[in-house]
Amino acid sequence: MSRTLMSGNEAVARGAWEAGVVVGVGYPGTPSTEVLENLVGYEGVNCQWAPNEKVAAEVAAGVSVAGARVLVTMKHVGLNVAADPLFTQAYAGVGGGLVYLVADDPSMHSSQNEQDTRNYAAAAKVPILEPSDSAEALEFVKRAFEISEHYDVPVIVRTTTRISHSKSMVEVGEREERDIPEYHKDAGRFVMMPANARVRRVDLARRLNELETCVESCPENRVEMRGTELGVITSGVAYQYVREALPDVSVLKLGMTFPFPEALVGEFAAKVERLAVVEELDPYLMLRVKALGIEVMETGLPQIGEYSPGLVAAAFGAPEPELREPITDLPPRPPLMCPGCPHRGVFYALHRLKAVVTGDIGCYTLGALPPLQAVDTCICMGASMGMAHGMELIGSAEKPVVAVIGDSTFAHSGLTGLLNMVYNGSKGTVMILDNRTTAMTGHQGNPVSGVTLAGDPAPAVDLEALVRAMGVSSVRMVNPHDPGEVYHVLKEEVAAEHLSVIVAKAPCALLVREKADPFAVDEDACVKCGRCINLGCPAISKDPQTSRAVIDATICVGCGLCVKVCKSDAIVPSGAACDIGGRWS
Ligand SMILES: Cc1ncc(C[n+]2csc(CCOP(=O)(O)OP(=O)(O)O)c2C)c(N)n1
Repeated sequence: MSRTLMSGNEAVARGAWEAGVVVGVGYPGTPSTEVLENLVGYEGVNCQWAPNEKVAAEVAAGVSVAGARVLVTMKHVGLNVAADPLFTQAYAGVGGGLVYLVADDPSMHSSQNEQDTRNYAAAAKVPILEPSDSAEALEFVKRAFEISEHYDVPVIVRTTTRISHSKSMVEVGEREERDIPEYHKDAGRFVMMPANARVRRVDLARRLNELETCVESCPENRVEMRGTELGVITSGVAYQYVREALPDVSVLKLGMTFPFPEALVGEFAAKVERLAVVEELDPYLMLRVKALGIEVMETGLPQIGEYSPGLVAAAFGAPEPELREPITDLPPRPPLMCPGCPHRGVFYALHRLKAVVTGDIGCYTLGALPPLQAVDTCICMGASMGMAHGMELIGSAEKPVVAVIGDSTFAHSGLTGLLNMVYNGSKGTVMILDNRTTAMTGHQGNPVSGVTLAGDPAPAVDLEALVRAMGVSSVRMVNPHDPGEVYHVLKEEVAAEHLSVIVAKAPCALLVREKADPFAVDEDACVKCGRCINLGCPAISKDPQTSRAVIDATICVGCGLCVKVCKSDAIVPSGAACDIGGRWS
């Protein structure tokens, strides 16, 4: 045993490895992504990105049925995609331990919504563990495998952004090497047709009954008695905030929150004069405590967004804990497409086309921001094509409708949306922005880019051939760094009476290891038209004195997009090769 500093994500990976996990599988999504990126570094674990969370959960189901321990990872919205296998796997049960690591994102630091995964655990009838720091992340993952195998059920470990990304001390141990038993067919358990499912549904109730006994005395649920005036029931990172803000109150710290430990809660409530619940997101614990007929004091704590020690202290009229003052004079850094981003030229063309753009999720969602403001919708991964088709059905949009989707998102959940357009005779236009990577979450490989999680080459799907095979007759390839070409192809395709797919292929600017010489503005030639500024490139700004464009040579990567949109040939090579710290070689 030795002690070391780890983030929650690193600790989850370590816990899985120590538990003898043989396979780790998932789909990237902040704040969960680094779990598999760390697990892949351990000996004896095969780690893979799947095209989406449902496939990942099904791969995990296969590993488990084959008798080995498996970890499947995703962010909270990923569980919407993987919910189908999870709900029925709960009936079927497991072979080797099956643990879902699901990372919630209160305050939506990098997500399109806030979801509380505890509701899923209750709905799917599977136990859920909520670690409060990295040490518990490691321990709870190991426990989750034991619980999974002992109670024959998948187990969810729920983290939140602060747990996933904060570092704290953990005790690391050795790996438990486990034999994989010989496979025996058990169709009664694993073929969930109605006759078998009815039997397993009843059996799941039995397993849950046993788990209900377990939660009352398991070490993950503990009472910390200090005084009797106030008691707080809490879980996850909220426990840390309570300890910091209210160091003298008694706490019922719940590590396993489904099934809900009714007797333990009743006993704790009986010991204190006033009882409060402190939990981020939904009133999951609160409703269950109230359902027991126990009075819970009003704190006024919100059910939206992240908490902090200060917020918890204020809710109880306690002094604000002393924290290091936040640095307030940092320059604002709004999210922007990078200099040289291949998506920029596409959105410049779409803006010019005045199209209604049904967008999707990825770096290209930033095309919604000023100055391009070229995206009309973004709901969830894969929605762009279904929404474009829906708008086409109503036919009220005076402008052309174009669906825009990234390569990773297309592989994740775009294929069925396109198939629907083919099947239902759409005459719409779809753009696939193939930047050869899953850029938004940090450059993970995917089936289009053809790189595995371990960094090995994999077959890269031929998008053009795939789309043609799906029945799309008009498939065009364009260079996204040439907005003129993109615009003209788009114009032709939106006017045509057929479904078309336009693939814009160029690598993410951060994958390009060569930086061309930066450009500069020829002051005499600049007519102050603002066309280059309207690209929204971080390297280009307007000189407040002269109103002319200026290019910051330390940021410009020499992609030349601004040269292409300038009508007065005022953007010229600066001749100043510059060193920006070795990112580009
Ligand atoms: C269901 C779901 N899973 C994962 C995510 C996290 N996520 C957001 S965008 C994205 C993929 C972006 O890749 P791509 O479509 O290739 O676009 P790029 O960022 O490369 O432009 C992922 C994994 C999510 N928002 N929703």
